[in-house]
Parts: sequence; structure tokens; C-alpha cells
Amino acid sequence: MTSTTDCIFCKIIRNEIPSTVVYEDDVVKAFLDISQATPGHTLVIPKQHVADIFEYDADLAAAVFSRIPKIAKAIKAIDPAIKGMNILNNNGEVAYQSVFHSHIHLIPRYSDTDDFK
Ligand code: DGP
Repeated sequence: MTSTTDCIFCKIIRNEIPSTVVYEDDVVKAFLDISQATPGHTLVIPKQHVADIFEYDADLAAAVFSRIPKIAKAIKAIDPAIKGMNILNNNGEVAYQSVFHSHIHLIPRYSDTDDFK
């Protein structure tokens, strides 16, 4: 499993930077985004350092993305006010990626009146 010294998300995996952990196993760590788009906004990251989707192989993608439904259901189960969820993954600066350790955003949606777009 690769890890890098300077990557902030690798530091979160190693608990060198604190995070509010939502879920963790041998493949992924899920924690609250420091900038909550909506309450419960969670990032799911592979423990293996890959910068973006273009560095995944099929096995890693299958392992990481197979965790998403379980984590999404667990977040939704916390609050009956959660009515839906945006799941997004930015790849590359032009796609608004700002941390270059791949991550999947799980953004709970509470009603059609919340103003996050
Ligand atoms: P993106 O723009 O898709 O690369 O999203 C990166 C997200 O990472 C952004 O929503 C803020 C979040 N983030 C950046 N640094 C930290 C950190 O140190 N801790 C946590 N929990 N989230 C962070």
C-alpha cells in the first residue's frame, strides 16, 4: 500500500491530522469534510495513495467504489431528514480537484429547498 509523506489525506489515514471518522476498513477511510457543503458531508478515500481516477486499476476501483453504498446508507440512517445524496469525484485541477489524493464526496441532501448546487 503506497503512502506519501506530504499528502494531507495520507496524514489523515495515519492519524497525523485529526479527522472525524465515519467509517474505516483495510481499503478506505471515510471522514467528515472540513468544509461541510451540507451537514454530514463525507469524503471517502482509498488508503492506497492514488492522485485521481486515472491512477486506479480495476481492482482498486472495485474495492473502493463497492464501499460507497454501505457508507451512504449509514450516513442516511443517521438523520431521517436526509432525503437524498450527491456523490461526486473531481479529477484534475480543471475539474475543481484541490487535494490530489483521490476522494469521493458524499453530500447529504435534506430537501429541495437547500441552496447547495
Ligand atoms: P476537492 O475540491 O474535490 O479536491 O475536495 C477536497 C475537499 O477536501 C474539500 O471539500 C475540503 C477537504 N479538505 C481539505 N483539507 C482537509 C483536511 O485537512 N481535513 C478534512 N477533513 N477535509 C479537508
